[in-house]
Amino acid sequence: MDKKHLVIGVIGADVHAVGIRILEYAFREAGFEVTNLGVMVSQEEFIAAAIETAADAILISSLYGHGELDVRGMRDKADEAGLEGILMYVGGNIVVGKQPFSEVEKRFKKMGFDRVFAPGTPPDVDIYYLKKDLGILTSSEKEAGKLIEAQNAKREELT
Ligand code: B12
Repeated sequence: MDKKHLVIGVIGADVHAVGIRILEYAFREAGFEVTNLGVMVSQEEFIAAAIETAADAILISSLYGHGELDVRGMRDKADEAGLEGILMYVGGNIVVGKQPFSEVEKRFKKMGFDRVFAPGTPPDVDIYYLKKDLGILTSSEKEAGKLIEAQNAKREELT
């Protein structure tokens, strides 16, 4: 099967560089092709890279608290650029300070994100949902996923 292609990066004026490198490594190890745009990436750069690589998903990271402003309008811009329906995730410390995750998730989903990941979500959880959403889970991964979904729900409750 063709490898699925991901475009990843840290949006805005955010310089937190560690998490995105870990995600790049983990996604490659899991069999994805990855274009890591690094830090301080604009919406336009995510979109241009997704078009250039015919990406299957765009994964946006934000740590410094300005995520909500930085991603505003991203879904509309992607649609206008011809990326209608592309899978779009956001994760990290995406809002200022501590806020109930369920409310944060609701706000970002309303902005067009397919999934929203709570701070510190481990890569195996991201990889499970990516494979699930892209329809490439094996039957054993589906089985193992039941535990991941249960643990993830519990972790999000505590966030
Ligand atoms: C190191 C660090 C810095 C370093 C960054 C160095 C570098 N070049 O990387 C420096 C000192 C530069 C820095 C600066 C700032 N920082 Co800082 N920083 C941190 C710190 C301590 C660790 C971040 C880190 O590397 N974590 C380790 C990695 C592995 O974890 P991660 O980034 O969370 O990523 C993982 C997951 O979250 C997840 N993930 C992340 N993104 C995504 C996206 C998707 C789609 C998915 C699926 C998963 C996912 O996967 C990753 C891998 O497991 C955190 C606190 C903390 N403990 O998290 C604060 C923290 C992120 N920083 C914070 C702040 C406020 C700042 C500053 C604004 C401070 C200031 N006033 O100047 C500046 C911002 C500068 C800028 N323009 O970006 C706050 C953000 C608070 C908020 N969101 O409300 C934090 C949370 C500290 C705090 N508790 O207040 N910081």
